Amino acid sequence: MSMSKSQEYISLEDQYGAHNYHPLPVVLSKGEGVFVWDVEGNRYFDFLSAYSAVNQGHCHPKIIQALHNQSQRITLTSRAFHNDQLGPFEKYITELLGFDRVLPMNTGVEGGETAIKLARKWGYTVKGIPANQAKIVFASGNFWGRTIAAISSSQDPDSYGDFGPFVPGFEVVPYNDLEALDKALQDGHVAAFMVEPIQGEAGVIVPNEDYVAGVRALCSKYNVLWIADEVQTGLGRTGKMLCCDHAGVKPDILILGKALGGGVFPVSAVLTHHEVMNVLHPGQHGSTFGGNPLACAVAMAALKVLVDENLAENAEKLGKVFRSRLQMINVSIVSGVRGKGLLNAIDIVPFGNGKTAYDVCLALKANGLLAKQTHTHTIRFAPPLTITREQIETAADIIAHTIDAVTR
Ligand code: IF1
Repeated sequence: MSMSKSQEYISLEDQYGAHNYHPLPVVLSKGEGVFVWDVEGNRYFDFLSAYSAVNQGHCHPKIIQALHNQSQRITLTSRAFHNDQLGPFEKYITELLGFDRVLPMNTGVEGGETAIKLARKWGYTVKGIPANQAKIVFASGNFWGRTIAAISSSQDPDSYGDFGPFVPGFEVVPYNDLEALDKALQDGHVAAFMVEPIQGEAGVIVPNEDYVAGVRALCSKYNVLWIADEVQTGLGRTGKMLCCDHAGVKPDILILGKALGGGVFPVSAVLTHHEVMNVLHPGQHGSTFGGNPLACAVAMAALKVLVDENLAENAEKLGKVFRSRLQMINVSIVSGVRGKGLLNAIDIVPFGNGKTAYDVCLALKANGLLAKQTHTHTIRFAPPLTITREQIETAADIIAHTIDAVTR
């Protein structure tokens, strides 16, 4: 019995690649808008969007055009020299989002590392924290990447297990708990509090209505920098350009990534005030690819698509439609529906002799929709923000009848 094309590709990865993921058994070869196709030609709704890195839809023509045009001119200069894309990108993104300065990097975790270095250096040179005593506070359940620093703040054994020793000076408080945060920030050695306005990997954990504004108030009260990790929630995903916009407050340091690259190129960025960014002097931070002309051209196009196509507003409107459809699923295994904009999730209680959310994802795949479980019991639903009302209703129907069928 010969292997299917998908099985051939999967066996290559199995034989020659690191086994650091357990992907759904699907091999994708084409993407367009909200759809992806596997090597057998089957079409799927993409309800993961590469963990919210494809907000503008797969292969958006304007972003591909920007990638193509710039690739014919110059792609990489390093920051040893200037280039004609970086300045215009820096002006555009800082004015669009309301910050003084930006430092471009590549991946989301590099954005987090950059934000922490900025906060520590501000702590020493501006706040007056004694040398090497700066503390960074994180929220329990945080996920901001896979570097040694990122796993040093993690409570997930899969993230930090067997990777010690860990970065010192990191403290953790419960998420969505302003009283605990108030207590922690009274320590004069705290330079910053880094938190996601909605926790993505933790399972789309939406905090109380007053939490984000409360974080802003407490950080201001105790002269602590508030770092908002919007790598996953930013750029229209939750129904506003930034998730913090729902609370009408602005962080001191904003980290963006994922969809900043429009689904075609790794681009991340850290935005902040003059006072914070100006603690960095030449030679004190950098990256070979950070701010390269190709990344800047793609990121400009990615941001313009979000604005020109009103994708945040679309996410707000269709997110409500989607959640109301999910809430009508009257099947006992669905124990919770939550989210904001087009970042949503459902909880699945184990069913049918130990089946979990992963089994529901397999059944969804068979019915033409790709989604991924997180932490065994939660399925995140995050389609591209370009999705139409008709498409989201079709997808919701697929989810409803799949969940109904798996329990029979
Ligand atoms: C994996 C998770 C999501 C992030 C937030 C920073 C980063 C991420 C809020 C780092 C990255 C990715 C990493 C990827 C899968 C995915 C993920 F499941 F791992 F946790 F989205 F929830 N801040 N999240 O979500 O950005 O360095 O990856 O560009 O590592 O498996 P990155």
